[in-house]
Amino acid sequence: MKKVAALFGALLFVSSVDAGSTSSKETVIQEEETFAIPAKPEIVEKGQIGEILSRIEKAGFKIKALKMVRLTKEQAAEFYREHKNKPFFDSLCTYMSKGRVVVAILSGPDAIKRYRTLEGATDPKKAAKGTLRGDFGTDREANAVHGSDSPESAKREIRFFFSEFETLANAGQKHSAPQKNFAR
Ligand code: IDP
Ligand code: MG
Repeated sequence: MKKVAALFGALLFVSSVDAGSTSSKETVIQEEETFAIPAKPEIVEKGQIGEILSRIEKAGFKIKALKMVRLTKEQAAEFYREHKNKPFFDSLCTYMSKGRVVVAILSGPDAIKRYRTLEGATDPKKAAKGTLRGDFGTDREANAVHGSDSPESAKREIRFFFSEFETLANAGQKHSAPQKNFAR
């Protein structure tokens, strides 16, 4: 009986090592930050900011920073500079500067890819139901939301909109204070 118990114990040990190594493989998924525009101008206008933020939180993202801004057309052009040779560029910049937008930093495991999935396809008509663009988008241009497409874009886009103070990088420090150019 002792032998059986010892064998059983050994098996448990092996399986717990296995389980441990499997779960350590699973936890390789990186905690990361992404930049999002959870409300493009038409969403702010329609009063759907809260509904979209709620979907984002329910999907497991943490909102690390959040604010509302109004872009100039030039700022919109700089933000979307990768598209400057596209036929829709001028119209896109006019649209993105026609009203206020909500910008945010989101975090979570694999946040960049997972938020793009939550967004859905660029064209709301092709986006699946249950995605943000599928449920809130109007057309290919007014498609409700934006999300960074790579770690490099996320870094650039976060820096484009948020100062170091606003990213709360200094949260918890005893003497944290707004940086001098906070009101920019
Ligand atoms: P994405 O936002 O899904 O990454 P991009 O191709 O990077 O799509 O385009 C940036 C934004 O430009 C889109 O979110 C949308 O607002 C707008 N856009 C993209 N394609 C078109 C188009 O064919 N016509 C008009 N606007 C477009
Ligand atoms: Mg894009």
